[in-house]
Amino acid sequence: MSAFSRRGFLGVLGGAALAAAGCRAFAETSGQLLTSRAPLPRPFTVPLPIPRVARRTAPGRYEVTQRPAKIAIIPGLATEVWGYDGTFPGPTFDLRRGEATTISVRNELSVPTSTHLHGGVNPPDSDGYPTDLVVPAGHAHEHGGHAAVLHQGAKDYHYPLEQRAATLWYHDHRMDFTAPQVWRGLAGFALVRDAEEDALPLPGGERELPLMICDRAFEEDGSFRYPAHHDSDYMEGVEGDVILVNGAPWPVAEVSATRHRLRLLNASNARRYRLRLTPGGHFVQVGSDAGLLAAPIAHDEITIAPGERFDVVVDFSAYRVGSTVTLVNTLAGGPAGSVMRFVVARRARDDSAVPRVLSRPPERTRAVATRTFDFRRSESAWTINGQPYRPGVPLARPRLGTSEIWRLTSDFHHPVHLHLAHFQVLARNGRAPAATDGGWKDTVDVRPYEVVDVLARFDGYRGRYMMHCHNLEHEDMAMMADFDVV
Ligand SMILES: [Cu+2]
Repeated sequence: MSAFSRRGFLGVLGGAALAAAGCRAFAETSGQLLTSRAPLPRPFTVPLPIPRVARRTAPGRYEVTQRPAKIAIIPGLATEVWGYDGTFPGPTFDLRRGEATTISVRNELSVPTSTHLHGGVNPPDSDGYPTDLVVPAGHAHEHGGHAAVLHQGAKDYHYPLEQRAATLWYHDHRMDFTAPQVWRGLAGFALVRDAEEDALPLPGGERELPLMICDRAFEEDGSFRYPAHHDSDYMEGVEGDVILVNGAPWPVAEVSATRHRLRLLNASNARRYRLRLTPGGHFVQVGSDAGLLAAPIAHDEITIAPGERFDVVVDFSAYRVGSTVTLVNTLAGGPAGSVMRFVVARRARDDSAVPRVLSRPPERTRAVATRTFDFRRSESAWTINGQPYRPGVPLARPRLGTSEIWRLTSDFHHPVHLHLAHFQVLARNGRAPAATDGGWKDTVDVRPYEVVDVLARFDGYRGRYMMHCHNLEHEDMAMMADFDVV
């Protein structure tokens, strides 16, 4: 147990909770708990919402408006969200490989924004760089001394989509304010499909469920609760006590006794989850962050860190009709120990299957360089290689079309995310990676005092990109670095 996690649990939880949850969970605490002042809703009573699918406004073009809206999250209370089209999650963009797409983002909030398509292989000026800002029309905005690019009112983000089918997501990425702005609702799914995936008999249609998992805390009046900016008590990160799936607290979904494809996304600011099915069962993983695996992998449990995605199939025919299957989080005791519930409502015909061969992912290529990046706390910031974020000062200059080994070391839980580059996990502490590390990824769960080697491929575009910790409070407290693809 690290000094930080020990301090975290002493600060938050008493002995009774310790006894209830067991010691192991606390060793993996990755943020500070912020409790709700509103009464917590009863779990498994709100139906699982499925985010609306965005409609094109012209061939290859979407328009979305970031705006505040009052919505019902906790039954009986209204919550103001900052949402893409006023919804939380934002609309799902259902996209296809090779179909270049422009998403025009209009900002009708009171603050600047930058939208990052997480997992996207995009030109640098559409990547959602933290000082490449869309400012509300009519607001002049200078960003605290950092040279910023300002777009008045709206910006067109261009996505070539020359990439494999994958579960991507988009979210705000504004310098210093990503954590509070995502907490208020600025996040949604973007699914990329392709012919390779279409040819598979995986469950689809109503049996394909995107599940955005995140935690929030609520004030008595239903508004989101969040600490004051850069409150040092929450330097480790903010965890809420209400678990939301697609914006609903501990929802319930009726399913037929058939296979379902669950696209699991951890969109939390800081919370990690260890997901299991109760009363038992397994997840058959078919895809990772950046696309389909070569072959399926069965897991009894999946640890998912902020930013990560797991594309899994669960076969509900393994349960009796009328029974319930609960998705639980074994890293938390109390309310955050539950995520959502499935009710196996009826038998139904099932033509789906999980084939033994899923895809032909790109091969690894030999690394031309090895670099080390150390993720560590300083007095007042979270740093990479001893440096708090300096926009425009790259820590690495990989060459386009090459692969490099990036060795990630850490003092705490740091889910490390690379923009542009997809990678494979080669080793953890010099040993084989975890069963859940398979496939091409863009985010990796680096744990306290761990050394994680990844092989990253720098394909796509030259220009300025970044790596950062996807604990959003760490990110806002400077745990980011530029790299230039040359
Ligand atoms: Cu971190």
